[in-house]
Amino acid sequence: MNPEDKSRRQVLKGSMLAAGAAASGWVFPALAQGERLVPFTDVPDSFQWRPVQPNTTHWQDTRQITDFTTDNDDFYLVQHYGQPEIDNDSWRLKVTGMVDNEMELSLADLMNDDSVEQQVGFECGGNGQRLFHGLIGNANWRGVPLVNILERAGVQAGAKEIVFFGADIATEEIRGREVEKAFARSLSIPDAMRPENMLAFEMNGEPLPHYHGKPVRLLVPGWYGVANVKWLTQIHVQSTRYMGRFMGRDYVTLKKEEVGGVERWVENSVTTMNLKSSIIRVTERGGEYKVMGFVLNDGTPLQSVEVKIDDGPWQRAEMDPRNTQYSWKLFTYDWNNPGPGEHTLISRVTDVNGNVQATQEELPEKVSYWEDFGQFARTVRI
Ligand SMILES: Nc1nc2c(c(=O)[nH]1)N[C@H]1C(S)=C(S)[C@@H](COP(=O)(O)O)O[C@H]1N2
Ligand SMILES: [Mo]
Repeated sequence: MNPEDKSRRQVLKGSMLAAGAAASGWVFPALAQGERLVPFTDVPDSFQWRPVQPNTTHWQDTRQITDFTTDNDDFYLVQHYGQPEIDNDSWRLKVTGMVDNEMELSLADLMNDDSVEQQVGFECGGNGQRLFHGLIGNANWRGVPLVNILERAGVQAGAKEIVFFGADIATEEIRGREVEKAFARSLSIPDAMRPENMLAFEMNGEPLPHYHGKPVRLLVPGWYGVANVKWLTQIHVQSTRYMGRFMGRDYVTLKKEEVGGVERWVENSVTTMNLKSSIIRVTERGGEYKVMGFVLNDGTPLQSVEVKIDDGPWQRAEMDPRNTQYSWKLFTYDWNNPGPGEHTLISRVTDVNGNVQATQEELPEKVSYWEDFGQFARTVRI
């Protein structure tokens, strides 16, 4: 899709939404009539959203987020081994390893099973301030709870991990040897058995699109996107740790931490999403300003989101009533009578356990861009 198509569609979407929003009294986040986007002065003119193109990464221009649910075409894309073509009729999902009943399921088998629907939003573990957090999306998914399949297969005593393999395979050079490897991620048995995990075959009411892992992907709500294996073809239960690239080498954060009172450099595979908020949009209408943003976390209920303008006090933002436990959580803040000139806006989220989103200074010393969740100061000129 080219940018012109996108903006035309966005206008249509915006006007339809504005009508719905007016009826419900909730005005996030469509551009209503007479409303305009206030440009951020921290976004360089050269910054561009990355359009959807085969086999490439796509990120959203977060200033353009105009709906609670991300369109399938707008939802960010990341894939490390390209986007394999899969024929739905011949596709099978194998369940193998330490199970009482090995299984081979067709798409019809899964679709005829008891399915559930769930709003799930997530970001790439490599998302961050450098992309204005554009590797993000929120959708309504339908699929079968993973636990139902695992219970039917009967996970045996002594099993430790479940490995989820995609159909996408590439040549990796490991220890000087070229070998064929499939994209894969693993979960411990307790993590895999969480009732919210699902094998999704529908995204926003449509069959799961090719780019997003047709015909079936894993969804691990509350986790970074890398856990959500696309083009899923095999679920394997084993008694040892899975050590592939995306568990052991990539998507591994290196940070300095206290380990039982000893300062050490610690490496961790990215798992649950860190508590994070960011301002993404400021709009003005008739002299009234609205600041908008999102929250992502591991699903722990939130206590508050607050916004601070320049050196002012932290002030509570309003949460979108459509937010659910594993969706992204949108918020707005009414900014009354800003004076002319440049202003700094920042948000922070607090969960019910009292965890507060860290400032940049509070974050541990870290190498690489994985897990970028500190408070993010934005600037606008009025
Ligand atoms: N099979 C497969 N699944 C995959 C990947 C991949 O490269 N291959 N990338 C992962 C990563 S790193 C992310 S962030 C999400 C992105 O999902 P999306 O493209 O549907 O947004 O898919 C995950 N699932
Ligand atoms: Mo990712």
